[in-house]
Amino acid sequence: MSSGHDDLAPLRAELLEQLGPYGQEHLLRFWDELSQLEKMTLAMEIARFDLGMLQSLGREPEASSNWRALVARAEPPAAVRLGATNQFSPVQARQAGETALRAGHIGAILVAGGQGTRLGMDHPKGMFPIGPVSRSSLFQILIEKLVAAHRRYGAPIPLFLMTSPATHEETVEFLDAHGNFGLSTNDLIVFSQGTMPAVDCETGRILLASQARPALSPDGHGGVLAALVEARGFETLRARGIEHLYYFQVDNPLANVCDPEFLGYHLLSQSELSTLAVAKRDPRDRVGNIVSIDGRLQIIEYSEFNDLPDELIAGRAASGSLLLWAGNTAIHAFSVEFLERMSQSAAALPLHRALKKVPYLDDDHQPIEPSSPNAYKFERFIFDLLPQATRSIVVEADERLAFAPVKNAPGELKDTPESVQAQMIALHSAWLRDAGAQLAKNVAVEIRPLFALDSEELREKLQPGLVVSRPTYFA
Ligand code: UD2
Repeated sequence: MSSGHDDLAPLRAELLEQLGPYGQEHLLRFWDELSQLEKMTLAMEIARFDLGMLQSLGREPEASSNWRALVARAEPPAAVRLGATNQFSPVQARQAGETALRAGHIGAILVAGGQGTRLGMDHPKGMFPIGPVSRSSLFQILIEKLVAAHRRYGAPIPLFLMTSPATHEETVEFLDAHGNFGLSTNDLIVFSQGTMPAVDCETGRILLASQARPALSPDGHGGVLAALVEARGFETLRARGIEHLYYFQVDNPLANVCDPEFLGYHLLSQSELSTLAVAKRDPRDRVGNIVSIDGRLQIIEYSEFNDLPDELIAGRAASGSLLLWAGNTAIHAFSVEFLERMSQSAAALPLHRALKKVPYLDDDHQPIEPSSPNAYKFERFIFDLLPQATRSIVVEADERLAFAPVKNAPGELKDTPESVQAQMIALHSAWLRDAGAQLAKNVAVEIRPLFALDSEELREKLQPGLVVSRPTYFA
């Protein structure tokens, strides 16, 4: 219980002055029940809010009409297409990428701050045991790919791993408990992104998660820019001579981390922001759409694209493939110089508003679990940097070799742990067959990145005539 005298009364008065003009005084509704520490923490959170921006964002009309006009002007992006004759060959690209890796000019960013709610997991998604035979976590598989690349190219590849307040502590403990999966402490920088408050979609009032805490959620993977600045990431990158970054998401165990061919196309094209794309099968696949508008690359998110009519998004070429074909794998390559330049321009990343279900405490202290979307969450998307890049390219990948994100809980239609594990087994079975092994039908196999990063390396390590008849983890 609080004492009769509140020696933080001046602070309360000051906060009320800030909150009053925006109708957010309710945030102090439970002030008298809070401890001193809770009052100070709440005051610090409130001080970080841009109340004017939140008010205008909350009042904006639904922007669907803009998206319709925008997509009407969208054209397929120029791209390094599979099977086509491109300006540079895959061999040239791979060599350029390997040279940069050997020179120690490459770093990596892994974004792992999302709350992974769709997967139905209340731990950081990176801890999910996706390995079909080993049950290795996403963190283990992805970090071991990086360690294997470090060994292959002989130069450290520092990993900037972005968490959020929702995932930070558990992530650090998990990595510590597993010796950072072989990554040296000097090559692992774990840093947390910022948060944004959720606002009631009717009233624009900031929601309270508890008597002392506003409802906060991670500010989108675009938050990586401000978070890198906060963590003095650009000083570290400069000190280590890192010139380009391979950027990937924690949910895709098929990512070829620091793939020299993709990096090579990025380097040879002198691109500032490169994106790995997969050919969409269906116009409404839940991936961002990489398009060209007025000669500039842009990604239109599936949440803003998929509700548009077929005549805008489902057009097909004579070959039958989608005109707007390029699905965003969320794997990028950035020049550090570009990223740092963007980190200094506040306008670089607009806030996207999403209508979500957000639990909150109502004015009578009652915790409310909304049954329908009740609040706006605000996120920044890193790919909104695309139109600002002087040069940016798209490189097409074969989905079977590079893209299998685990998004949804078991039993859903796609992007589930089972469907991802099936894709992992299919890929590693192909590697084993290429290396001369014979596999029993539907046998589960898994190749640890530290054993082999690709089928060429596997071929060097396998004894000829191997027969695989039961679930096997090659480690
Ligand atoms: C993302 C892309 C989509 C497509 C798809 C491919 C966005 C908005 N959409 O869809 O275009 O490329 O992935 O798999 O990116 N994350 C953070 N901090 C945050 C929010 C997300 O680190 O505040 C991370 C999260 O841990 C995950 C990734 O970003 O690794 C994607 O997050 P998401 O689940 O919000 O995006 P998704 O899967 O809807």
